[in-house]
Amino acid sequence: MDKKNLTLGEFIIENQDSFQYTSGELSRLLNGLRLAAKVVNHEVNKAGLVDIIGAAGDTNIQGENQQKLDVLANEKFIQTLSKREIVCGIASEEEDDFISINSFDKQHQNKYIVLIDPLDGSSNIDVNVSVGTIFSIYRRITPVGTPVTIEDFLQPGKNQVAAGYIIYGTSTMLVYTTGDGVNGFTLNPALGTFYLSHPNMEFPETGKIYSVNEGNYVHFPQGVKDYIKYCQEEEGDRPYTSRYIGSLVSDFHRNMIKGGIYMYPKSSKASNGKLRLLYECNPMAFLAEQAKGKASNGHQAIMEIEPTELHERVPFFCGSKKMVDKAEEFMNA
Ligand code: P6P
Repeated sequence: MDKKNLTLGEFIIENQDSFQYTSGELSRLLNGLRLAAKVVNHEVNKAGLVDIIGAAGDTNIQGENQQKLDVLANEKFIQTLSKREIVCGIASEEEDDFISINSFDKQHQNKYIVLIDPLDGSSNIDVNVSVGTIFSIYRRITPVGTPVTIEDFLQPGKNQVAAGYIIYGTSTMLVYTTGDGVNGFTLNPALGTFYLSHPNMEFPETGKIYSVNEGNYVHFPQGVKDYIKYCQEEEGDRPYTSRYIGSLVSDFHRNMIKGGIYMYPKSSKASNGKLRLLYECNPMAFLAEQAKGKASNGHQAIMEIEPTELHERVPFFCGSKKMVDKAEEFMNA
């Protein structure tokens, strides 16, 4: 089939044979995410027009103000995945605990769990900057037919069977992997259809962009400060360009296309950094490695970390392999 006009639905069907597990459920799961993405995209795009932006007044487990779109996106993804009887459990940045999904006629027969950041970068919503949804998919490890337990969610990132993000930017894209490379699909809003626009996405081996919140510079470990100064030195292909949108999905997406490194280090203000291991760092690390990039906490591959808590945070360095290698050199000097 002509790759140029392949829709996401056709791509999922065409590639389900390369998926090592029962592909029917995963295909239905990806189709569920596709539907929710279109609904959230519609709400994000009209956010400026209706009174849906601004804090919902509530705060999530992170102690962050929940923007109304956070709440809506969370509800839409949970609703879609629950109603379609595809998953047996869901964990979300916006939910204190995981949700066990019991399809009554199936009695917990579904095999997959999903961890999701329904609207990452939500503080950018009311200033009209791109935001994104991040998802991570595992097979359950506790017996089918029983309610899921925390063990199903505390799996290392290397166990992921699929991961991806939706970026609500100048155009809306869904980018995902099932362990056989990374492919990007762009939404044609007139038709409500995602089309394959970026087949086999790969990080350039190196790049000239570094993404970090330099406002935290004085709080960073010395190795991070030294790497940032290295990026700014006049030598060879440096100084690099500093680009930081404040939205992980947007910075990651740009760096994957152009080459670059994203960093959210630990600091004297945040001993484990800010980003969450299970539904931000692991899915982005899976994508990065599948796109021939790299993702670490500065010392260890992100996907090798054994999680201990649902909302745990880790330092995060991700992007072009040679740039992450160089950053690790400075941090382990
Ligand atoms: P800071 C958004 O809240 C987020 O989780 C990422 O998307 C983003 O890269 C980072 O936090 C921004 O955090 O502390 O630099 O504003």
